[in-house]
Amino acid sequence: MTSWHATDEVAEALRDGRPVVALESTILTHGLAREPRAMSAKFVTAFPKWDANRPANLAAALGAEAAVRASGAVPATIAIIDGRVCVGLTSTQLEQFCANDGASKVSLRDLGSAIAHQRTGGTTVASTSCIAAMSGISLFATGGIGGVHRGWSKTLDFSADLMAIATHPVLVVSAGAKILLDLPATLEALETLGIPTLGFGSRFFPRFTVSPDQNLLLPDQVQDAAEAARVVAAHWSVRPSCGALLMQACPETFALPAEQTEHALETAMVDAQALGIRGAATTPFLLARLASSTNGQEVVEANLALLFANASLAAKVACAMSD
Ligand code: PSU
Ligand code: MN
Repeated sequence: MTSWHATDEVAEALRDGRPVVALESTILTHGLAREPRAMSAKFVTAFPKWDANRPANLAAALGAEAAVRASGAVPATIAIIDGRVCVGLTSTQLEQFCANDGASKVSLRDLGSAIAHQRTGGTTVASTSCIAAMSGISLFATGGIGGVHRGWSKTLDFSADLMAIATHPVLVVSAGAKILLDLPATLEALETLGIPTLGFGSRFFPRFTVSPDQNLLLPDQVQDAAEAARVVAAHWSVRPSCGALLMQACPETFALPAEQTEHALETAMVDAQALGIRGAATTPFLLARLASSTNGQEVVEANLALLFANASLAAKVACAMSD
């Protein structure tokens, strides 16, 4: 029997029909450092509660949860701990999870193995969407979703995130798709899969830490959380098992220009090929390279700023949906 565990706070909120927002955990196991990280004055001014004494991944998890709460919803960080599906983590669990350097990346295909073998792992957008949907949580905030990788016509590498969103009734709030992907192909795949993709206050396709591409247009946009809730409710009235996407650009003061990032990505992709990095290891490898490039500090700060903004927006939509 698979063991599921929701914290009391999450279980009670779900039982009472109060707004809940799921958060993923691969960003904690395979994205951010397990050491404390000093932030720029600009970042500290924007996020005065950032705890520079804690490991960066833990501070990020706490920051995302705080952003959800500040906007009126209950956060549910999702992870697999010793084979247990955890929906919401206590502060002790979160601390131990963020310190665990043996945690694996658990995407859809890995869920059953991780549970049966009692592993600990961070859930991707794909597996978090699945667990959120099974738990009755319909809002989920992340940084950037996975999508169609560059060179996909040879590798066939497109993220399980796409199929998972297409087959689970969850609204995923992100800053678009990760910049390392083939973004026009990702947009095509979203259309093929029938996933509604709404821009928040803009139709330009957001590019994660990089400012949006003004040549890539999303099919529709909404102006506020209430409108997003209405569109998604209408979508679920006709397609009750298909997820949807709400995308907002990285907060302007933290967004990076594309050129610099593209340059860092090109070298990173050459290195990935030389080192034989493939499959599930690709995204963590390329993102780690960006985070340690010359403007790595800005990359990390943009990543966090957009994560907190998405957590807050998801909470607002969750509140609008439960009204
Ligand atoms: N953030 C990171 N590193 C990651 C991811 C996010 O800093 O690896 C994860 C997300 O959870 C996303 C996944 O769902 O990468 C996509 O990976 P893939 O392309 O292998 O499906
Ligand atoms: Mn892949």
